[in-house]
This record gives sequence, C-alpha cells and structure tokens, in this order.
Amino acid sequence: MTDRIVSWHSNPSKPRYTPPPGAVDAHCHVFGPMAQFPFSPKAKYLPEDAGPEKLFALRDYLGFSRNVIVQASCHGTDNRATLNAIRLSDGKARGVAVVDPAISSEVLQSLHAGGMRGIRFNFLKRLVDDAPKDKFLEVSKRLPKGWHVVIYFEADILEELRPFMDAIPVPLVVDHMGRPDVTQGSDGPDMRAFRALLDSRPDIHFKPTCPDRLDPPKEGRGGDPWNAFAEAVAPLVADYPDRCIWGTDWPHPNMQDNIPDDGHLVDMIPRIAPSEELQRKLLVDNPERLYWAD
Ligand code: 0GY
Repeated sequence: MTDRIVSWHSNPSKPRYTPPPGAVDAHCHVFGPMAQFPFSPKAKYLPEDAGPEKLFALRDYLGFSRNVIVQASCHGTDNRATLNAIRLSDGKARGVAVVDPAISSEVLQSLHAGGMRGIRFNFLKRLVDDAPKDKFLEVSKRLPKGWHVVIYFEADILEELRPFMDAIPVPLVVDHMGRPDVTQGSDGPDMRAFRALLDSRPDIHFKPTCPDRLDPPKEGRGGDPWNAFAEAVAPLVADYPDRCIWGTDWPHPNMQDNIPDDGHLVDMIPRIAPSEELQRKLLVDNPERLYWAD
C-alpha cells in the first residue's frame, strides 16, 4: 500500500440549506498530518493528509458551528491526530476515540480531558482485523462518566450483535443506521430490524448519514439522486426525533471512486428533517446532549 488516496471533494458547492446556529457536524474525521501523526501499520487505506485546518474551513463554509471528530480506522488506537484537532478547535470540537480495550482508567480520563466523550467499536471486516466483543464489553463498563459507545456495523450482522448491544451499560450511537439497504424502503426488512433495535432501549441513537454510501448511483435508475435514502430515512427521523445526530462523514474514507459533494450532503438535511424543530434537534439539541453536557 503506497499510493495515498484523496477521498474528498476539492471544491464542494455552497449548500442552499443553512444550518441553525450552533449546528454540529457530528460525524467527521481527520487524517494526519502524517508527518506528525503517522497512520497505523494495520491501516486498510492510506489517505492524503486531511487535517484540522481543512476540516474547520469546511465547517465554516458549510455553515456549521462545531464538529464531533470520530477517530478513523487508519489511525488505529493512536488518538493523537484526533486529540490534536480537538485542541486546535477552541472548544468547537469534541471526539470519539478508538482504544485498546486494555486501556487504563487513567488514560481514559486523559482522553476525557482532551475532549473525547465516547469510544467506537467498529465491526466492518474491511476496516479492522478483529472486534473482540468480550473485551469491548469489559471496557464499556468502565468508561468515564457521561460517555457513550459509537458502534459501526452492517445490516447483515445486526441480529447477531443484539445480545452484545443489549449488554452495553451506556448509551449507544449507531453509525449510518447500521447501513440498511435503503432501496427496500422505509418499511423494508432492514429498516424494520433497525426500528426493533431502537425500540428495545430508549438510549440508542443513530446517524441518518451517508446517502453517498447507502444510496450510490446505479445504472439505469433515474430520478433524484439519493431519493431512496430520503424516502427510507425521513420517517425514521420523524419517529425518533430525539435520538438522531447528523454528520458529513468528511473526508469520506474509502469513497475515492464516488466522492460526494459536501454541499449536496448538507442539502439532504431538509429532506430527512423537514421542519425547523426537527432540524434543531438533529443538528443542535441531540449532539449537544451527547457531547457538550460538561
Ligand atoms: C465512516 C465509514 C468508513 C470508514 C471509517 O474509520 C474509518 O475508517 O469509519 C467506511 O469506510 O465505511 O463512517 O467514516
């Protein structure tokens, strides 16, 4: 693996939609800079630098006020690049760490002091070599006060993960709704299974994010881009308005062959959250509760 990849748009359009004051882009990442923060030897992709300056410039350009920076798999369990970005944000960023489950309570506390408010468990085989449920469960029992677990999985393992998720003793946030097949519609089997998960506990949140990943362009399917995504996801946001948070997913790891325009992603917000009240919950109230409670 030698070629470094660019997976983000160099010149995204200005969104037509204006986010409300205080809006949080609650799912984004930083890559490097590599000279300062080398990538993990186990990284499954080697990106160009996409550091804090670029992220904060995009935040301002898109009309957001704050970021939640999720430690990307290419940095493994070395959280320094994410912590560096949080430190440079002047309080406008918080983070989600990826840790070795054997991490000490002292180091967890230092991550809290650095602005982390959760840890991420990644179950995608193309991104990580292993995902030890027993060890994940153990560390989730000794997180700093107020933290939650962010979990990333694909729809085909949702049922298998149910006992594991049931046992996690802190709130959960599910990345990209567990990647349902949105072309099945809002009442398709994947969305029904995901709703059953949400109904099983009141403290499971989700990110109605990544139309680019979940609804990629398909040969012969005309009409509105990301229409299937909007139709499948809007009812979920309407039915669980206090449990969703939104993010761009910049710099869009692994999307180099289908790079989304970030302005178009922002313009999806009113399609999944049509009222001002829903938009305020999705972009301000809900992420604030999870990431800026203290
Ligand atoms: C995402 C999705 C992906 C990658 C990562 O940490 C990561 O590398 O999360 C993916 O490739 O699906 O949410 O950024």
